Amino acid sequence: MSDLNELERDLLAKVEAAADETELETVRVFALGKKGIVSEKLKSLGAMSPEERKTMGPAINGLRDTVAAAIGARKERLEAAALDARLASERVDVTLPVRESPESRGRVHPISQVFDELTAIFADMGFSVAEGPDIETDYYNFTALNFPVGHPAREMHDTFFMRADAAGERKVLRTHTSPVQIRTMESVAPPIRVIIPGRTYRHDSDQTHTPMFHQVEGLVVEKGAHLGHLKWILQEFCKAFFEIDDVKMRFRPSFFPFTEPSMEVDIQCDRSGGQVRFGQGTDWMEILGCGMVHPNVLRNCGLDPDEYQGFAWGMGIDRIAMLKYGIPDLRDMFEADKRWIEHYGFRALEVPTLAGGLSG
Ligand code: 2U9
Repeated sequence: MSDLNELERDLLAKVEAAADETELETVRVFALGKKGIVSEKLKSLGAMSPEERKTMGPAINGLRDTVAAAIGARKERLEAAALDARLASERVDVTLPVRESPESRGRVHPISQVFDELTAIFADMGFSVAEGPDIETDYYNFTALNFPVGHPAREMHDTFFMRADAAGERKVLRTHTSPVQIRTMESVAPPIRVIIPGRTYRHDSDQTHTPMFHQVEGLVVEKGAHLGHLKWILQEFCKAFFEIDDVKMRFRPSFFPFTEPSMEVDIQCDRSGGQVRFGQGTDWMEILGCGMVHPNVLRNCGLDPDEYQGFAWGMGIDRIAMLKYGIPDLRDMFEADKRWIEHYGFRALEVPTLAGGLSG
């Protein structure tokens, strides 16, 4: 009997000494497992005389119950301690400032912002957006647009030529987005109302020119389209884009091979105080070119100029972005300087709409 008392003290001490649930499980297997020390003692009851079993039976069963209860109690305390430790280690200080998410830290480039603004303004007037390849054939970039072969206007564009292919054809990096209008007129029947924002390329680099730049051009082709429609569209565009109530515009005669008549357009501005303000003042600033689509260009696209009329315009996106957002140097647009984009960029989730505001 004193053996059992000693065993009980020993086992209870082991239970108390178990530092975690794994150690406690080892003690449980040692004492109460199939071949555990207490289980072996229970098995030994079978070989005892009935007299002996009478006293040893309750004693060994009592030992088993005491040890099992001690293990249960120790398990509860270890679980509670483990939970306390986990809660302490996973504590969150809710008063700390929230770290900005990638989508709130990122910025939209002013060129992309202006792309979105142009799309919103012209979509409101019933225009859709058309796209085409950056690498073009000589036909789409020049010939279809009424640039005669060998004409000096082709040189004026400072074209980047690709190496001649197997058939001897030299493709070009498009010098304007106008080839997309040709492709549109070839594939869509009038009435046509499209704008084409996109990348364009010319061999030119100084303070006001980069070899890659962005243009937006517009094209309307339908029966009876005339200069009055063109002037109204451009006026509405300028008011919406520069966010002004009214603007005076000046149309000066010009020359482009693809339009006849052709015009350059100035808008009223005020340059006093070293700043440019649109919609007021007595100064002028040139912002775009336009004209009626040349009859030869309509014919090249299979349209009869006696039946259909068209007008078109084009402007530099980089330039209108600089004017609207006060960006001083064109080349900074393409330097990928993080500080520049943090200053001039736009928040990603503030999408321009006419109803909600274009520039936030
Ligand atoms: C077709 C017919 C006519 C597009 C036009 C201009 C005038 C123009 C320049 C402005 C500044 C380009 O970025 S810039 O250097 N563009 O002045 N663009 S009319 O006329 C077209 C286009 C396609 C089939």
